[in-house]
Amino acid sequence: MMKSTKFGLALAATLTASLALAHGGATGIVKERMDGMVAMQKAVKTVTPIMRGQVDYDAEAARAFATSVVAHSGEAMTELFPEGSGGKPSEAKDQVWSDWEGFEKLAMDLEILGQALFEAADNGLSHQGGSGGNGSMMGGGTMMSGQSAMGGMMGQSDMNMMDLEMLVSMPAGALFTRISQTCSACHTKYRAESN
Ligand code: HEC
Ligand SMILES: [Cu+2]
Repeated sequence: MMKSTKFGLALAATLTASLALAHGGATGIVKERMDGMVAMQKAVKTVTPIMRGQVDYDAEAARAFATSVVAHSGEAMTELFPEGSGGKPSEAKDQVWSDWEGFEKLAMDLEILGQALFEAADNGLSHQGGSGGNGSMMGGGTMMSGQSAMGGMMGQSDMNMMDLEMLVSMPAGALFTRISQTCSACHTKYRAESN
């Protein structure tokens, strides 16, 4: 209907305006990488209730999320961080370039985890919980124990942890957790605290 279309347009305009503000007037490649990050953040928000077991598990939605992560990570991410592109309005720390290897590693890890989640979407939220809504409590528990078993003794981004074959056997919920941790790990090290 006309009314809802108008409302939708107004809402879109408001969102665009607030995003432009949040980007601090960034243009070009800096805006491009911010847009990519924001796209991933939106995808995280969309899929979070599914990954927390608050709504029924949805493999299609998990794959859509994974696709967004893959599209904005790896080389697609690092190529948007050319040397000299720091400084206002960017929130990227100088460490991005002084520790390029570490930064690149996390971007690549994210891509691998996204690919793994795409493949593992049919594994369900947790192996025990299956894909039913009833498994949500169990799913949470399994995710936690899976986490400590997998990540327990390892450093924050261990090369051995990025074995794609091993990753695709993990429950989707555990991979989602790993993805979120990779976002945070990179932001902690390479992104200045916002606002
Ligand atoms: C390899 C490092 C790295 C990874 C991994 C990473 N980010 Fe970022 N992210 C950054 C950096 C650096 C910035 C600051 C960019 C700038 O301001 O130039 C940023 C900025 C952002 C922003 C703010 C964008 C804006 O409008 O200014 C959001 C939101 C964000 N990231 C979300 C995510 C999400 C969600 C993930 C995981 C799915 C993720 N990021 C993974 C490095 C990373
Ligand atoms: Cu921004």
